[in-house]
Amino acid sequence: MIDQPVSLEDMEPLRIVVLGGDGFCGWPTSLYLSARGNDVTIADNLSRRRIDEELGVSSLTPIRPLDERVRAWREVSGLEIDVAVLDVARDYDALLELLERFRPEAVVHFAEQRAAPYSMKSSRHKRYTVDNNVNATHNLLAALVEAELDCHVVHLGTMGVYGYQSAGVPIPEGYLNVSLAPEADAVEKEILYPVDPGSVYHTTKTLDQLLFAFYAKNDELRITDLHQGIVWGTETDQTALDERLINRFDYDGDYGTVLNRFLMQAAIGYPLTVHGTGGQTRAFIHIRDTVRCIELAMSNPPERGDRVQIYNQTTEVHRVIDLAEIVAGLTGAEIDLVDNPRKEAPENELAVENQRLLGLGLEPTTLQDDLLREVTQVASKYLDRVDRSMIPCKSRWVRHHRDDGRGPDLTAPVSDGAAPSGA
Ligand code: NAD
Ligand code: USQ
Repeated sequence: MIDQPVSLEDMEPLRIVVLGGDGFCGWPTSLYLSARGNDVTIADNLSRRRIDEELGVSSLTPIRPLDERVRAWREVSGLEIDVAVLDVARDYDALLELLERFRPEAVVHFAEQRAAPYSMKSSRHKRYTVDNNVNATHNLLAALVEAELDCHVVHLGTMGVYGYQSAGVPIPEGYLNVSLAPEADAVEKEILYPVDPGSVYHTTKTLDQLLFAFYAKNDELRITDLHQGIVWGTETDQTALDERLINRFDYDGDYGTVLNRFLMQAAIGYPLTVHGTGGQTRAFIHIRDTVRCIELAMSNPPERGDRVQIYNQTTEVHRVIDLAEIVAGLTGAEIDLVDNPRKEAPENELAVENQRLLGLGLEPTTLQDDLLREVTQVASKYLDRVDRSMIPCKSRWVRHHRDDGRGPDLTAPVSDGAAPSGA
């Protein structure tokens, strides 16, 4: 349990493995942790790059191969980041060998398939997402026990495990006290806050939670689960140092998240694609705050034997239609209310407790601080790389989705089922 938050300045440098360190959150986190004096090793199987190939799309920003990225970091900063190309979900022996050799004091775990629409494309994509995400998490936990490492696991979970309905009471940070049989001899119990995931991807994150709870109880692993909202923005202080360090910016219908999509759409004059009425309310955080939250969590680990430490990693809550109106107001973009390909509540209220990371010293980057800069300096710069045909969201939650009363939409594109190699 945290008594006194540890200030970052008091921290000894750590040996840290970043699983999924080539991805949108993992790359800027690896650079930030390296810049802060830690000894960082990235482990990644590059599956995210292969999924781009499968989908026929590229990041809006031109990302360099991973070996070139770390070479550029060495040139710019004088700091080394080691790389291990391995599949955490399938190469258990290689993962164990890395952990035994490097003996990290912390592992940051980003190595999962993270797009809800991708996870709903076909039965093969569903199975790939479950196999990859659940095995990656379980392999890590089993390997830490086998290697007898007392290492802090910091995992990136999601607010979406809860289903976005706060029913008038803010979603707490992980746990709920309940009273069983209240009319007789009431039994007080602390439980994980009830889950209600809305995609196969989000469901894998609820399964992760159970694995964490078991290994914290049985093997006294020290685990922090960061339930993150939708990340927006691209740049951090480190990725902005050199174009070869640039972070990825997904804008396509599967991987692009809502606010970054609106920023890119505004920059190319494409009407903002609001699903349904846009009454969906979601939690958000800027990428710069993501990297800082991970350091804050890492600096304040649980003790052995503690329950899993859970933080809601989010700074603002907005309705999708309000975001579209803000972006339209800044840029003059039009708004298009398109048919919603997802099965989700058309409108919801959401309030989220987020005091724990703020209490450790997080100073949020707000939409007001950075939105216009993202449109003008990042989205606008790479417009010639946009493939407009990749913008619509084509992945449907329900196969025979009737949207106009004319029957099943059999034209909805479904990939040939080729999940990335390793699936
Ligand atoms: P990403 O897809 O850009 O990065 C994930 C990285 O993990 C990729 O580089 C991929 O190659 C790697 N990877 C996947 N499976 C692997 C495996 N089996 N072995 C080794 N490497 C593997 O995703 P991201 O946006 O950086 O998200 C990172 C984490 O943060 C995810 O777990 C996601 O659920 C969580 N998260 C992301 C957001 C967001 O808005 N991006 C919001 C909340 C939570
Ligand atoms: N939406 C639109 N228009 C678009 C794209 C999305 O209206 O062009 C809507 C969606 O229907 C949904 C909302 O915006 O209601 C959010 O969609 P999203 O794609 O931005 O986010 P989501 O699918 O929830 O997933 C993203 C990340 C995932 C992470 C999650 C955090 O991809 O890894 O776990 O955000 S959270 O939403 O808090 O669960």
